[in-house]
Amino acid sequence: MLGEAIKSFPVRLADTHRSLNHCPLRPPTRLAPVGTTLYGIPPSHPSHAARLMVERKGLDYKMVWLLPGIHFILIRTRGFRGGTVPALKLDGRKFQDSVAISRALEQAKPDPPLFPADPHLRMRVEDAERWGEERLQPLPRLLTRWMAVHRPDARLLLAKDAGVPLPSVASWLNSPVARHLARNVDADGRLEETIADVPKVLDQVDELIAEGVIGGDQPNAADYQILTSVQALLSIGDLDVVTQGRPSARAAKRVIPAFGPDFPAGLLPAESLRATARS
Ligand SMILES: N[C@@H](CCC(=O)N[C@@H](CS)C(=O)NCC(=O)O)C(=O)O
Repeated sequence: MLGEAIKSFPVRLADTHRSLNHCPLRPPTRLAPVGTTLYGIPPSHPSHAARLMVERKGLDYKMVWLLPGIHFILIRTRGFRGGTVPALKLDGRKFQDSVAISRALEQAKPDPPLFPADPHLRMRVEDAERWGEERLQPLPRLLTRWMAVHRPDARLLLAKDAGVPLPSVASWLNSPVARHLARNVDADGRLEETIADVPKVLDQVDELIAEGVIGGDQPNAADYQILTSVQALLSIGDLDVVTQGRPSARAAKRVIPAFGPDFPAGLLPAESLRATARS
């Protein structure tokens, strides 16, 4: 029975996922006779970055939402070598990693562009995209994984948001996997420094907006990479004091108004938050 649920899961989830209904661009899933398939999981910010870029390109595509928690196994059964999402099949070729995906999309369909034509501006967008992937993207991932281990309520929110059958049971069964994913990013060891990093990194995003690298009328690859991560931080209520009211928060809400669960305040350790608010 569990096997049945898992087999039917991607289709059911793709059709019914609540948060994606907030997406102003298009319904999340359409039958696609052409060869573009994107794999992701609902709470994954880089999966949404890739989804928004595919949609920006106007490609006819199939979105497959995998079961979070075992997605790193499922994605390999789809022929990918690595265990991460987003993963894209594009005209018979496979791409993993959101930065590789933006380049592949640009090459396959140059219009509308994800990168500026001017070489200097293009370099700035490429650098910002890479910085977003390396420096900013890990922050909400680590915080969410820490909460998924230490706060059963957070695990339940994630299971409900993903639309899994019997979310209370699923979130309980998922705790060993949650611990495995948290260990992979050393969530316990790096929690404090990660919380302390949030305002510093958001200051840099605000600067990129002030300099016009991101936050313009026509979103580029760096907008999608960076602002989906900012939106993931905005969904963590404990961080409101350092995230809200910034240019980066406003820009993120324009690009992706919501995805994944909203984590209420009270889930992250109060002492670490106080230290960050003071600094
Ligand atoms: N930097 C990569 C990271 C992708 C990544 O780590 N994705 C997470 C979900 S947000 C994942 O699939 N993790 C599986 C794992 O760590 O085993 C990208 O931008 O695509």
